[in-house]
Amino acid sequence: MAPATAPSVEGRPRPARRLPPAGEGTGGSYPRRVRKALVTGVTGQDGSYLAELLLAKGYEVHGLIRRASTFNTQRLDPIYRDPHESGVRFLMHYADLSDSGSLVNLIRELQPEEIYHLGAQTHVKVSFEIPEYTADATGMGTARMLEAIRASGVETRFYQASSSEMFGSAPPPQSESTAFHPRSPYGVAKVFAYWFAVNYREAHGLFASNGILFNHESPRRGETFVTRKITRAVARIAAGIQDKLYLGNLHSKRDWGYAPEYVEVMWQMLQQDEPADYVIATGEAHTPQEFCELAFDHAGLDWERHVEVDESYFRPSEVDYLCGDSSLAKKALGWEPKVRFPELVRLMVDADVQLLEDELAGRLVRQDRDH
Ligand code: NAP
Ligand code: F7E
Repeated sequence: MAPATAPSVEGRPRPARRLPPAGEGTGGSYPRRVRKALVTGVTGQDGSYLAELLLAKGYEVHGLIRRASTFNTQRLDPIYRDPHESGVRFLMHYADLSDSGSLVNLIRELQPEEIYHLGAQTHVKVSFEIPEYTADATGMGTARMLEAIRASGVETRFYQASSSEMFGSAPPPQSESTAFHPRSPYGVAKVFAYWFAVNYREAHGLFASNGILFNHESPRRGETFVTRKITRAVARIAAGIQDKLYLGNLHSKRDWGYAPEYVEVMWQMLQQDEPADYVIATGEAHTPQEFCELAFDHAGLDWERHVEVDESYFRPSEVDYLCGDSSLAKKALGWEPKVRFPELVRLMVDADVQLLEDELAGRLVRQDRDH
């Protein structure tokens, strides 16, 4: 990609810079050395699964983490190895999406072939309470990452974690050609970031792809998103240590997929000959109420006896109906979802029941992670 000082050609998009064809792991002509990837948001749900995937493919994986007053690396336990050991291929680095200098320094130092930009303030309801911070971390964070790539002059490929929240009130099915109408500060910030990535592709020839991912869940989903909030509550209610679950709008529709399958397609997007934008979805929509029905039923419980609506969880403006059309991803990448809604609900309930059992039995002692 062109360094920040290179002149641009007005009105004439530069062709995307080509990297050598990307082969699996260590085989093929590319790379001559182990491929390096930088993952922002590595401590999050997707970042942790993606780091595992990239390690399995032979990459050296570098995760950007931010300073927190408590350990925030639990999801990385399966892949963490003490950096003092030899042959460690997963390393974490302190930086922050609000700190441009830290991003430039990190990218310049690492020279990664691929950057997966997943870091963001991701909670839609919370984005109404902290709109300015959300715009900064989720929107400007992407602008800073892109400028850091330019400033460092590193040749790399860039994945932008775009979201179905950008479609907002646009009617389903939503595809790559659907016009955005975001309904939250988070959605607005993601639209800004989406266009930043497109612009750096068109203006500077960066290999930048947007994955427009619909909701995807897993046992590692943040505890305040509706699916995980439900499955954790089901486990606690089944164990007799909680009685009520308070939720907001039970009637919105979401297209819920399984996170490990969604990180696989992020990687696929960066292995293409040309950068492009893809919708990733199951094509099926369900409501939080349906999620409750299945989840409670799987644990032998009646959801209506335990769930109550608390309007404080309602959003000032809701996204009513998201259901994606991912036929382009199927055609161009051969990607299709495998885990469907009932299986997703069951596997999340089972995982939270097991987690609670482990917690109650005192089996979850963690090793400190100081890097
Ligand atoms: P997540 O679990 O909430 O993780 C967000 C990550 O961003 C965490 O690692 C968090 O670090 C990090 N982060 C937040 N603010 C930061 C900052 N200022 N500097 C550095 N890092 C920061 O999110 P996710 O579900 O894995 O989603 C990954 C990406 O995909 C996000 O960009 C999200 O908006 C997007 N997306 C998600 C979905 C979905 O359904 N999951 C759908 C579409 C798009 P801490 O651990 O320290 O908080
Ligand atoms: O809400 C309703 C809520 O917070 C889903 C993020 O990953 O996906 C996620 O955003 C629905 C909404 O996810 C509660 O009103 C009811 O209609 O689990 P959620 P989200 O807002 O769809 C998109 C694609 C992203 O990109 C985001 O980063 O469930 N709902 N009761 C509730 N939601 C929550 N959180 N809590 C409730 O008690």
